[in-house]
Amino acid sequence: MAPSRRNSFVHLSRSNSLEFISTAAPKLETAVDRSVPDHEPAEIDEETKYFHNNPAPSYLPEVKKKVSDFIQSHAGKRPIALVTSGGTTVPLENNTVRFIDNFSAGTRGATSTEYFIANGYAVIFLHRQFSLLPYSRHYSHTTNCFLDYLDEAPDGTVQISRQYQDQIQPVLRDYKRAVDQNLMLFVPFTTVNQYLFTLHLISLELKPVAHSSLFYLAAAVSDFFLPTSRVSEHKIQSKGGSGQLTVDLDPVPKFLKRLVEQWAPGAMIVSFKLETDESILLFKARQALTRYGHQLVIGNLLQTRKFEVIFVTNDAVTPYRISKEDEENGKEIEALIVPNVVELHKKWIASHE
Ligand code: PAZ
Repeated sequence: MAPSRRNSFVHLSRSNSLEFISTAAPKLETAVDRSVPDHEPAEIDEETKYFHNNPAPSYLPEVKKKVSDFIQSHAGKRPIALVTSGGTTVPLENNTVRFIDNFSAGTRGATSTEYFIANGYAVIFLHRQFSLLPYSRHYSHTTNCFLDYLDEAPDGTVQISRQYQDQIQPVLRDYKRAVDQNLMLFVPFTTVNQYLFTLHLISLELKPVAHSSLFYLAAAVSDFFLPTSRVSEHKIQSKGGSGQLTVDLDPVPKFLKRLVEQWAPGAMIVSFKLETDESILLFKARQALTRYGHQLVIGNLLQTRKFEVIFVTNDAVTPYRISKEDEENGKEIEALIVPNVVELHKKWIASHE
């Protein structure tokens, strides 16, 4: 019997998604382990110390299997991009009621993923759970409620309104093609800890396809975190203390150097640098390039990130812009960013052949 439309949709979207893993839920079964040491001997570097002192997400083996199968199915056939997207949380409690978050909606990552797929890539989409997703992002914004696109026919069937058919059809086609050809794998995270462990794992899995892999690190990752040993097990109480909440956060170790040198040697690595003060953006982008030794930093300002970015490489600084009017008419800056990254990646691959 042919599967019902509903079932086939559920099957299609779930087969290449790890969304069933709930990264947003607190880990109820574990209390804080106070025996976890806070400090290691001085000779252990910060990154190693981080992975030693903070717990790996329990679902990582499932992620490893899915990622490994995905990479194997594309290796040698097409380049693979790891796109990171959305903001990370820093939980203040183990049974998490409160957390620190940031503004990122995942627009850059979700949009770029569509352009990478259009440019012949397979994409591992490491994203903040419930942030924007490729293709469905067109209809998940609050000003674009998907219900507005639907009508009820006289016989009770629900259908896409005639006036929106032309708008939805190309997005639907691209989405179905991406799903049918298994071109994207969705891997979720919520906390900065989940992000770091998962990024590490995926980087190691990509090692065999090093030069044809591209890291496009657009996620807004917290610079600070609360080590597991200091996370309160239960909801922090407002009564009984001083009435004030003071939180001491540690700096998140700078993993990019480790990524470039050890986790993913040979891969082309693109990081993003976000600032709010235009006068320091170029300096900070150049500093990141020198400090971490990778290939490209894409600088953007919070205020103008949808209209302009700068590409900073060892040889050049190149701005890419669209006008505000273009943006309002549906043009996307990622339509400039991604093909230019792809060109650089082609040169990178050629130079390593
Ligand atoms: O997710 P979004 O589209 O709202 O924002 C994208 C962005 C500004 C987070 C991204 O372009 C970026 O700069 N990411 C890196 C941020 C940083 O760690 O500096």
